[in-house]
Amino acid sequence: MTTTDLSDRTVELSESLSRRLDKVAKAYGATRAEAVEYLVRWALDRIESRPAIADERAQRADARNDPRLDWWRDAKFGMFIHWGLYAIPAGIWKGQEIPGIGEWIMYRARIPVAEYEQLAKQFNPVKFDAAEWVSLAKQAGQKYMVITSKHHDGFCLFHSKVTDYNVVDATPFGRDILKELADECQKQGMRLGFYYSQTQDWHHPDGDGNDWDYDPAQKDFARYLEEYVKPQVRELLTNYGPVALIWFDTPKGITAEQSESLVELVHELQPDCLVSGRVGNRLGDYASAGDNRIPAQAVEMDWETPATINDTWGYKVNDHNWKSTEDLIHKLVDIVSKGGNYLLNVGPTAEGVIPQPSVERLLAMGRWIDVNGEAVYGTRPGPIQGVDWCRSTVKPGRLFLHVFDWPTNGEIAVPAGAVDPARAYLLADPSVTLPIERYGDTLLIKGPAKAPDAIDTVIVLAET
Ligand code: H79
Repeated sequence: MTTTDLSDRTVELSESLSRRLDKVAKAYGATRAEAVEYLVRWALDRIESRPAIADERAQRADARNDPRLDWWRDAKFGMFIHWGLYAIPAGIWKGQEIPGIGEWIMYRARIPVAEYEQLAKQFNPVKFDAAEWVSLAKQAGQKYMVITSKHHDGFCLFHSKVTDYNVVDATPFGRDILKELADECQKQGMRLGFYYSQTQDWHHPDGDGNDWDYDPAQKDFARYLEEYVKPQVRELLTNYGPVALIWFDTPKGITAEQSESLVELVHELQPDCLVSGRVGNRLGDYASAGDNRIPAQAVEMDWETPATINDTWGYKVNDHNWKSTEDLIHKLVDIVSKGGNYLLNVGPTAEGVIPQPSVERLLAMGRWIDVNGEAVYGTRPGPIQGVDWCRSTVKPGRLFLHVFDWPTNGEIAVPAGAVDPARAYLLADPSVTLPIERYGDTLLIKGPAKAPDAIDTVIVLAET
């Protein structure tokens, strides 16, 4: 019998959790430590086996062929922006590094509303330039942008009549950020959507999540939804021109009737506005994968992965865990090859600057897309699936083979039984035809010995 130290720190349990743990341990004739180990294994098994797309966040069945989604189906790549008061502490509260994602700092440090609110008086992002952000998204090849209108901390990046806790009324900055972005998106021909946290609100007494200022037993979520969420959604869909989508998040505990009433409100105000799968209860216009989750296989739904470039969504000064450009391009192509969209996040600083490592990676992705966009936008999942070194996408008459790992001799052997192309060529250089040979179910494409693109070389297999 070996003993395993289960934890790298002491975990404090509340009285009630401790009592429940004792009861379970006793029922199994186990020690507390044994019970904890058992529970941790049980929980991890469950967490690890969760599907990338939770059922409650799946696509509403009748939206699968809805033409309102046509632009979104073809767009593939969007920019997510998490911006709010949390950019000011940037992961550090009273000199303490607060673990986890930056926009959760209020929750993780249990910061009282009265204290957190004071951050608004410091919010003055003088370097904010909507034109720059939209133009960055364009250069990156992103076809839509989604910005946090109100995250779980409750602070609103738009001028709301429902609360003073908004960028115009509560900050020295005093400018309506959503308005400036909306106008700029109109100007540059970019679609804009709004993230809106419809259940969690740590600032509002009736919102979900804050149990350090407010007694959960006193909360009236239905009242919050009717008197706060819906009037704000109405503002968002009335005052900012055409809104591409509302990105609801964390459907925790919301009833089907409540989700339905939000969907109806959105569609009543702007019929073409899409609703994310995180409205809950399988009622969204498109499915939402978990944060940073990518399904293992192609999915028969319209779906999206929201994802980070480093680890945090909201800016954190000490998060330097940047994914490589190669990783990001591979993730984009992997997602697209499985029928999804990639909503890639940036977390601007309190000054209004998108961190340089994000900018560099987005621009590098844009350079790859400038050459290979044909094999991304407007495509559907290709027939070659489940091969680790390549991905495939299709358009009528053309199959795009994305080669991640180029073979040393340049001879690409693809399991492509059903594919019978007339011609193969590099998307980056259509003038050169690559010889094709067939051996049973295997297509052998003879490319150059050296990978033309170190990250992803796209070979076009054309029917004619
Ligand atoms: O907006 C981003 C996240 O803030 C939001 N969704 C993306 C798009 C999100 N909301 N909830 N979650 C993500 C799940 C968060 C769970 C955790 Fe925690 C927060 C894990 C660590 C911090 C709460 C506190 C659970 C464990 C500790």
